[in-house]
This record gives sequence, structure tokens and C-alpha cells, in this order.
Amino acid sequence: METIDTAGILAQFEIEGTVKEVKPLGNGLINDTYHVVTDGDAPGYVLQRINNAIFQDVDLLQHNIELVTAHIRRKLEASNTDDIDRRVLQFVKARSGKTYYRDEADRYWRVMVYIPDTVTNEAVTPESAYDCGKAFGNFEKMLVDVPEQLGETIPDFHNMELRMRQLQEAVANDVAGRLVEVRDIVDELERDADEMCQAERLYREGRLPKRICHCDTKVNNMLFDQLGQVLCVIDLDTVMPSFIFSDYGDFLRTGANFTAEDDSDLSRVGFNEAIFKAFTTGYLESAREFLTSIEIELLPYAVSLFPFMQCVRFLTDYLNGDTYYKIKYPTHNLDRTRNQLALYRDVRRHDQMMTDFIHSLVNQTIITT
Ligand code: GN1
Ligand code: MG
Repeated sequence: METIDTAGILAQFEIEGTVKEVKPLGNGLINDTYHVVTDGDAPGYVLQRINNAIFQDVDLLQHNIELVTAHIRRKLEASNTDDIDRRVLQFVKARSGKTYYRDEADRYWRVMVYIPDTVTNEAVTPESAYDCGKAFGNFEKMLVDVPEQLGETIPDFHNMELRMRQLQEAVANDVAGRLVEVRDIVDELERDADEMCQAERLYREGRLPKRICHCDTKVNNMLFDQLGQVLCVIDLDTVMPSFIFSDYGDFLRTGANFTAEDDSDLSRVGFNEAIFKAFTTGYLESAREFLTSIEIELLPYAVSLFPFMQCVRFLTDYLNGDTYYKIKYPTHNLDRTRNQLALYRDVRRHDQMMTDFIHSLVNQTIITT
């Protein structure tokens, strides 16, 4: 373990109060996050080390986040929303004037104001799924008119064609000698790859737009208040132009799986129809007004795309010798791969149900509005 001089790092930021304690926070797979507890009336803070091996352009990343949070804050002010400081993240300036600090060891740090009395959830219920759908739809809706083009913090992050190419490269190199164990999975993924790459083709034909999306819509990237109401969308590193499928599909990948993405007991993996219906209802309630008909038609595709893509990403990392995702044991990425493949297969069994349900919602809205 590296030792980290958190006091020295925090001294680079314009924070109030005296630091009492710095303790680990959350369980993200990418960044390292700490809760900074302060004395007296000063706010608490969140200190985060930005993983710049993954987010290579930290300046662009923080620029995106500043733009997006300022835009959301203005929208909330314009609609006279109460408790705004609990509904949008606020970043603390470093002494350099930027919202991040680069230390001597080339590590990048940022500080946000800690939002107190919040709850994070790891599991989704049909009730919370409806609220999450509404909140992520609303997040996209607030950002449809950001006046500046955002850059991609991870270029081609959710580009399925690129993810397939990365898998093919990992297969060709087989650096960890693991291909022999997973050949059947690779073959199965290859069979559906063309179908799963349809978004990129439609985009090239000018038929599918990119919009500003969150691109990591897990329930644990949302803060709730003590009563279970959604307060705030967090973890904004991947906010960038993408297909809206990213937000809609990736939420259901984790939220509508009966179990965690790394459960090795595949009998527990499956697609939770009740959560799908609740999330979709909430999402369409807030997003319907700006979505095009092709985006709506392809929502069932989005639900299958994300377990498929995540399976490809976990498998690629497994073949590459686990260089991207943090792992807790040697076959962790393999278990994740198998889990996501099982989920993908089960989602495909629900294709018709999803299409029918979305049609029923859309028709209903047409009649009632
Ligand atoms: C990563 O760190 P976390 O858990 O928020 C990843 C997501 C994956 C997810 C899989 C930047 O997110 O894309 O879906 O792990 N984020 C990045 O658990 O690669
Ligand atoms: Mg997260």
C-alpha cells in the first residue's frame, strides 16, 4: 500500500475548518475515495484520487464536470428547487485555481463538499427503480441544452465496435495464457457482435444522436435522503456525449440483475422484470419529451447491449491479465464475465416483453397528453 499524505494534499485546496479524520468511502472500481471529517461547523469533504491511467485527460474531465454541475445548478435555481446544495455536487478550488491538484508523484486529486445525511443503496427495489429512472431521465433532460460541446473523458467509452476490437486483440495476444479456458465464451460473443454494434452503424448513417449522458448509471452513483427520495446524481467522471442507451441500459444491467455483477453462482443471475418495468416507466416519464422514435424503439436493444458490452470488457481484462478492473481474487474477472453472459442470455429471452411494454407506455402517453 502506498502511504498518502492526505493532510498535505488537502492543504492544496481551499477547504474550511480543521481536518479531524480521513476515512475510505464507497466501493468504486476505478478511483480512490475518502471522507474528510472536519471540526465544528465547517462542511465535510470528499477527497478523491482520479485514476489518470483510465481518465487520461484530467483537465478535460474536470472541465466537463464543472460545466455540467454549473448547468444543473442554474436549472435548479431557475425552477426554485429547494436544498440545491444537496442536489448537485460542488467542487472545491485548489490553490492553483483549478478544481484538481496534481502532486509530485503525478497523482491527481479533487475535493467536493460532502453532502451530509444521505444514504447510498447497493440494491434496487421496484419503488426505487421508478425514482431512479425518473432521476436519470431528468439528468439527461437538464443537460440537453448545455451550450458547449463536451469532450469524451474516455474516448469511445461505450463504443461496442471498439470493445469488440479490444477483445479480438486480447484474444490474439493471449498474454496471460487464459484463452483456452474462455474460447467458448469468445465464440458466443462473436456470434452476436454485429447485432450489438448497430448503434454505431445508425450513428454513422446520421439516424441516431449522441447526447450528454452519465455513462455509469448504477444505483450507487445516486444519493438518497433519509426518506428514500433521490437527491443527487454523483460520480460524474464519465459524463460525456453518448447514446442514451448508456444510461438506460447500464442502469438495468446492474439494477435489474437479481444478483451482483460478480456473483459466481449463476443460478442467481437473472433479469428482474418488475425492476425493468418500474425503471422504464420513470425514465420515459422524464425523458420521453426529448427522445426520438428510434431511441425509444431501441430501448430493448440497450438493455441487452450493456450486459453484452460488460461481458466483453470483463473478458478482455481477464485475457489481458487483469490490468483494468480491481480484482479481489485471480478469477474475479472470469466470474464477472460469466455472470454478465448469463444476464445477457436471460435479457434476450425478454426481448418481446420489453418491446410490448415500451409500446404500451408510449401509446398510453400519447392518449393522455
Ligand atoms: C467501473 O468504478 P465504477 O464501479 O463506478 C466502470 C464502468 C463499469 C463498472 C463495472 C470508468 O465503474 O464502466 O460498468 O466498473 N467505469 C469505468 O462494475 O470504466
Ligand atoms: Mg461509482
